[in-house]
Parts: sequence; C-alpha cells; structure tokens
Amino acid sequence: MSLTEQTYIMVKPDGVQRGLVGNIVKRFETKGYVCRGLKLFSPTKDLLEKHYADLASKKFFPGLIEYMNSGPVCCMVWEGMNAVKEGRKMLGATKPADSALGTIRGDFCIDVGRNLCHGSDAVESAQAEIALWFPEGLQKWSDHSATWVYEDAPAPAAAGGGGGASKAGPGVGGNGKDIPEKYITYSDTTILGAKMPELNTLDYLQKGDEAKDAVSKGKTMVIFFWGKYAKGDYKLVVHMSQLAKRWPAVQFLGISCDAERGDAAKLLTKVGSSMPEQGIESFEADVPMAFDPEKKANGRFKRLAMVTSVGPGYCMIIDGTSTIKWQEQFTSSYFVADGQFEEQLRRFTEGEDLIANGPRPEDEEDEEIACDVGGDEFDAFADGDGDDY
Ligand code: RTP
Ligand code: MG
Repeated sequence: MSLTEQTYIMVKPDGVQRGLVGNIVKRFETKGYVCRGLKLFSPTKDLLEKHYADLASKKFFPGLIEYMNSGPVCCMVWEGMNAVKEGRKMLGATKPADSALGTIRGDFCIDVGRNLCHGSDAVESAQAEIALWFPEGLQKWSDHSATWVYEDAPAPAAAGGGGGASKAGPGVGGNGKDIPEKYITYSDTTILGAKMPELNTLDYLQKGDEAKDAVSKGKTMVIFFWGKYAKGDYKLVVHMSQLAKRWPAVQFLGISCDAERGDAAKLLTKVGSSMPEQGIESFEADVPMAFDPEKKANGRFKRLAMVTSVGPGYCMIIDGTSTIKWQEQFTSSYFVADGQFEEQLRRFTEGEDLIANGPRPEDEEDEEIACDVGGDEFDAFADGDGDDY
C-alpha cells in the first residue's frame, strides 16, 4: 500500500467564488494528507480540453469547458494512502443529488453542471492530470506528522520520500551498514554522466509501449538488468517492481541477460508464484521487461561503462536528458536494501543532491571489481539445480 499515492483535486470557478478552497484544504489536511501543490490558476481553453478529453463526445462538453474557463480554478495535489479513492469519497458523487451529506457536493451544491470540484478517478489519471496542471513540478518537503497518521510510517528523516527509512549516506547503505568496498559506486565510475545508448533493438516481453513512450518523452528512467538464469536475482526484479509503484512518474525497464528469448519469457510466467528459498512471497515483475537479442543493448552499456560484462543486478537511474546519474550493482547476496539505490532515487526525484561516495581511492588496484560482479560469468547466480522456475 503506497503512502505516496497522489490525487489531483481542482476547485471549480464556482467553488473558488464561494470560498470552498479553505474547506477542501482543511478536509484533506485534517484527514492526514500532505499537500504537494496548491495554486489559483486561470486555465486556457486548450488546457481544459486536454483535461476533460475523455468527455469530448458528451453533449455537455462545450458548456463544461466554457464554464470552467469562466474564472480561476484552484489546483491541488494531495498525497497519502488511497488518496485517489478517499479524495473521491470526500468530494461525493458526480451528481450532487446522489452525494451523501457530509461530502463537499452533498453539502454545498445542487446542480451537476455546477458541482464545485474535480477529483482524479484513478492513480494513472491522477498522474496524467498532475503532469498537465503542475508542469513546474510539485513541492517537496518532509511530513513531520507521518508517524501520527500511519502505523507504518517511514522515520521522520526519510518522510519526505514517503518510503522506507533510509540510513544511506557516503559509503553507507540503506540498512545503515558500511557498503562492502567492491559494491561502492565511486563518483569517478566511468558510466556516470554518460548518455544512455539506443534501446531500439530490444524485443519487449511485456509493456513495451509504456517503455517506448517513456523513452520518446524523455522520462526519468530506472534500467536494471536481470536474467532467468540468475536465480538470486529474482528478488531484485520484485524490488524494482515495488519501487516502480512508489515512483509512478519514473519509468522502470528490465533488460534480460538471457541468451534465449524463451528463457527470459519463462520467468514472467512465474508472476504470483511463491519462491520461499529466495525469500519471495509472491513473485512480481510489473514493469516493462525486454529480451535483448544478441545482447546488443547490453553491449552498448558495456562499452559505455568500459567493463568486461554487464550482468543481472546492474541498475541505473537515468534523467530526462538520457544522462546516467547513478549506477549500482546488486547480486544474489547484496540486495537493493543494502545499497544506496533507493535513497538515490528518492533524492533524485525530489531534486536533492545525490549521495557522493567520492573518487575511487588511489591505492585500489583492481578498478573494475565493482563493475564486474554480477557479470555473465558470475557464479553466484548460476541456476545450477535444474529448471524449476
Ligand atoms: P470530475 O471529473 O469533475 O471530478 O467529475 P466526475 O468525475 O464526478 O464526473 P465526470 O463524468 O468526469 O464529469 C466531469 C464534469 O462534467 C460535468 N458534468 N455535467 N450536465 C451533465 O450531465 C454533466 N455531467 C458531468 C460536471 O461538472 C462534472 O464534474
Ligand atoms: Mg471525472
């Protein structure tokens, strides 16, 4: 259950006129939601038409646009558990007559064409509406009340991210422990700052349109390498799926290191399976996943990184200009929670400086250790006991 689900709420011109902004803010705030955006705004007709595009064929559409364009609206983004559903409940049904007393529409209006407020109807539409109405981005700040609102709230230090508490800092992982030398990403790691190579040779196993759309629109991306043959790596896939839910604005993409398409595809048939020996209650892979024919994409990353291999567990954060901002290697015994990836993603999406581990110490002899683990030849991943997945 996400504590960072967001909904877009808009107080319509009649609601603004009648002073309902304060009432609506108070309801969300006292319930425990966090405000991530709030502004009075006079929208263009074009923006309103985009917002209400799904109603374009309705008879009332021209009237709706004209009325919404007749004065300023108040735009808000509220964040918290079940924000979309709870927001709709607070606003009431579309028709005021069907709205229960105690809801905004139930208490303060009569006519459907003047129903005072708008609320997103799904998590996906909320994200699209937030992007439309707040192209400048949202406010980022730590919610000091989180532990009073949620039983499982993140510790205050990480509340701004809305996710699990992270103790990550220079040389220290999210679990508060020193990161083993070979897994530290030093600031002079070759791939950092490089431009992501073309992904046009990928053969998507699922959700390809989503990934292609994100690449063409220059969305922030997380790319991770995985392999059916790499058994210890399955937990990474689950973890990445969970991070993807936490950061819906970031596009996740998993690229297979398997030599055969059939092998890669087979892992995806295991969604929902329990894998107790890997500590997986229910296997998840709910992000775009691609087979990499002839490992062409892999080769491009390998050349960029100047390493001998890029294998399962190799993860990157890539910004909207295709620049690789962060890279970390996980393995069958070094998990995402042990490293800095999650905290770096939080920092990146909230506009904070990333943790810097400094340059690789000069007396290090083998400069490629950190990049080599998890490579094709990495035995720890070997699927040695038959084809039970
Ligand atoms: P909203 O999007 O504004 O939260 O409202 P909603 O989901 O409850 O309802 P939706 O079907 O999306 O309608 C959007 C807005 O169009 C106006 N409407 N007029 N005259 C009519 O029959 C009619 N039906 C809808 C309302 O202003 C409604 O909020
Ligand atoms: Mg609607």
